[in-house]
Order: sequence, then structure tokens, then C-alpha cells
Amino acid sequence: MISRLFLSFLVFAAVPCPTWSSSAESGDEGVCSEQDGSCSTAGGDPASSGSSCGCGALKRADFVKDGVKLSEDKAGSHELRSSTGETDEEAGIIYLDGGSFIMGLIPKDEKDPTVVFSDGEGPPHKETVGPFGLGVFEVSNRRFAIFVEQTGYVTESETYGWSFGVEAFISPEVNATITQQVDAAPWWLPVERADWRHPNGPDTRIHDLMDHPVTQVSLKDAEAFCSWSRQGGRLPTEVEWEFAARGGKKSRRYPWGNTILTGAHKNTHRMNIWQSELDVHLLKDGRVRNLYGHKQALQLVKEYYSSLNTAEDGYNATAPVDAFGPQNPYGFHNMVGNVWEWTSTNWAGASDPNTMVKKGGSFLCNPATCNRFRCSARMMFTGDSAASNVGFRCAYTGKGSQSGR
Ligand SMILES: [Ca+2]
Ligand SMILES: [Ca+2]
Repeated sequence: MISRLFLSFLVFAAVPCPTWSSSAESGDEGVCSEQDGSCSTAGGDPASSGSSCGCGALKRADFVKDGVKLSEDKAGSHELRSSTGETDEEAGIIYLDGGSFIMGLIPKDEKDPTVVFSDGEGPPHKETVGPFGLGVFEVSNRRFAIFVEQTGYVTESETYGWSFGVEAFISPEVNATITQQVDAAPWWLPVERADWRHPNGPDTRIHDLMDHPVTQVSLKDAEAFCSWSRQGGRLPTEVEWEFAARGGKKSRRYPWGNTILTGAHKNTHRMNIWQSELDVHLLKDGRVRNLYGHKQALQLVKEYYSSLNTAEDGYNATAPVDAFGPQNPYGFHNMVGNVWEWTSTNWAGASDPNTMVKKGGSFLCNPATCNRFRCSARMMFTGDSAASNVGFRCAYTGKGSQSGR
């Protein structure tokens, strides 16, 4: 068990406090692209150990509670009581015929130094999916509450008694009681009694967030909801998720196109990510530079997430699941941004076989810290973990043969 103060000393003792006026922009320890002003990793590879929002570094098994690591049997074991599931309208399903499409990095991103190549997005390649249905929205707190009410389900975060939260959203009172942090992403903290009803600790509530996505749910929690929702309910595979996100478009970075902002004046937001008062200091040629190109990356990203979120997209944390309107011609909302979404696809080569692929990025993503709010982006997440920026939507097998809207 390492205290936060001690760990902070280990990480930061050798580097001076940065300024946001020039040092972060200089990228003096990284390799910067003249084309887009972003920088590649230098002085080690923080990218592989938890870059971006840092939520790839969240692993519940790395933490212990009361000196004992909880076993699989102790956490989350239960039987669902009788359920009535959801109607078609409540489930909000878009059925797709499936087909072949090009998955993976789009050609113009293949040399982008802000792409973390160890994520394994891979070169463009052909994939084929069969007919399936997918929720038009991320699953909301309202829907999850009905599921819990009807089944008595207890989530794994409730059973463990804690989960991961971002320091910026944790009250000073609760923060003062926390003695650990995530080594590779020290803005993430293990928070006692954080769960889906209390996403950022016991003194936070969801009563005014019922139409926002449910968070602090593990893989097992998400699978339980989907199987209850209706017969054949399950999580989407990664291939299905990306097929749906692309919406029939080819070689597009985002579900709608290639630029973050759209519209005649290029000022229309299409997703919920993070904007910071510090972005202006990271601009070069109109684009925000990536902090992971700097040897002080962890310190800079921690400072970044401690600074004012200007919420130019309208939201400083999660947004309602129907915010921003459809992101693509199929009609799906918030595929990219808002919250990461569990898939049923295992992360190939992971030491823990319960490590899964999550897709879409979250409200914590910004070009400065996390260029993962793209269709092809992916990140690992161990199945028993949960966080305040990870949710899910359900897929459905069995109906099919209806065209996407
Ligand atoms: Ca936002
Ligand atoms: Ca999402």
C-alpha cells in the first residue's frame, strides 16, 4: 500500500513544476508533428501504462480492501429474481442488417502520433457482421434503476464497497479520507462507497441525472442488465459496435465525419468530451497538442484535469443519453463521447483473461490527453472494474433484417 503523498514524490520529485505558457507546448522531450502539432511519447511509454484519461490504468485487482483482495466468488454472486424486462420502446433498439465494412484506423490517422498504437486499432481491414440490434442510447440511470428495483440486483461496486472516481469530481471531505491513487493516472482515486447511485462518492447523488448514462458498472453488471432487458439481450462485440458507430460511412474518424466541430461556422458540438481553460495554451496551428509527448506527462495531465473544464459542449461531466442528436445516419446517440461502453470482446494477449475492450471514449477525453473518441479507438478494461466514465449499451440478437434509420 503506497500513500498518495509518497507516490507523488516518487513520480514528480525530479521534475520542476511546469508552466502552461510555453513548456507544455515546446514538447522538448517528445517528437512533435509539424502537420498537426501533436507529439509522440518520449522518455518511456506512459501510453502503454495508462495514457489518455487514464481509465485504461484502472484495475480493481490492483487495490485491496482491508488488506484482502476480494475473490470472484465473494463479489457479485447473486441470482436475479423474476423480471419483466423492457418493452421495445423502452429498450430503444435500432436493428441493422449487418454486412461488411472497413474497420480500424482510417488511412489519414495511421501516422497520427497521438494514436496509441499499442491499443491495437490496427490498419484498415474488412470485417463482416450479421443482423443485430443495438440500443440507440447508452443505458440510463433511469433504466438501470428499474432493473435494480425489479430484480434486487446488487452491483459489483456495491459489493466491493468502492470504485474509481476522478479527483476533480470528488468532494474535499471525501478526498481527505482517500489514501491511495492509481499509479499510472494519479487523477483517478479509489473511492469508498462509490457506486452507480453515488458515482463520485457517498455524498454524490443521481436524482438529477436519471437520464444520464449509468456508470460504476462492471462487465457482469452490464451483462446482467442486458440479459434482463429482453430475450437475447447482450453486450455488443467490438466489431458490431464499430459497425454501428460508422453508420455506413467509410474512412471517417467520427460517426459523422472527420472534424470534431461541424456546421457552417464549424462550431457545432456533436459529442461530450472535455474542454479546458488550458487548451488555448496548447494550440498550434489551430489544433490542441497532446500532453503525452512530454516527459512530465503525468504531472501535466493531472494538472489538466484539475483545471477549469469550460464545458463548451454544454457538459462538464456526463450528458443525457439523448444529448447532441444522432451521431450518424443509423441514428445512434453518443457512441463516441459521454461514457466509454463495454463490449463482449476480450482484449487479445491480456494477462487477465477477463480483460475486455471498451469503445467510444468519454467526457474526460480531449485531444490533449486522450485521442480515443474516434470510431476505431479502443481501450482495455478488466471485467471486475468500474469507473465514473464507463457505461454500456445493449445489443440484441434474433430480430434483424430491418434497415437502420
Ligand atoms: Ca463536455
Ligand atoms: Ca458513449
